[in-house]
Amino acid sequence: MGFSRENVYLVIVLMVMGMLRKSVASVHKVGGSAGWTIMGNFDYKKWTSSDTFTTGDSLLFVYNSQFHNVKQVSRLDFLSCNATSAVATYTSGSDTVALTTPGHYYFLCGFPGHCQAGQKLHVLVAASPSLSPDLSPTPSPSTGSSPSPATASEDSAQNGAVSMPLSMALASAMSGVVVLLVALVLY
Ligand SMILES: [Cu+2]
Repeated sequence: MGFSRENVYLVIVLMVMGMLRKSVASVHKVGGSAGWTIMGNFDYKKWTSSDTFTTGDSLLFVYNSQFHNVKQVSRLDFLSCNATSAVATYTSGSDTVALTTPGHYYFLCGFPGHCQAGQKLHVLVAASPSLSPDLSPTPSPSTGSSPSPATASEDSAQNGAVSMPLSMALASAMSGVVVLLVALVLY
């Protein structure tokens, strides 16, 4: 007698919302309205801690490319603010970095003194439960020491492949909705 129909409804709505939320990839604008900057001693650690990052999400760095850039670096280079052996470099001023694999991502600004002034970002990316775990990691644009013409086509091919598991995740969420609706009718 403890369960009213309204309660069951509420639980189902919350469950469906939870499933849909997880299957939608989000774009995180780094620094929010402040962007990627050294102005105002922006606390990127604080910004990161107020958000969650899962595979399939992406980071958007927005900045004035005359004064800043984005370099993805190793943990040690992040700690020592060493920008000379970056894994990937972005300079457009509006750069999207896809978070394709779970784990730690480290970024800093390569302009002298900027990392030391706090323009550095560490993001821990969790595996998305609704994305298939064997989704092959997409290399970032500047990865690889010898860029070849083949890299570009390879990238675009893999970007196309990313949308497949995402739509599959949506489909599985939708089938979950159907199952729940059937359960509701039976109840
Ligand atoms: Cu900078």
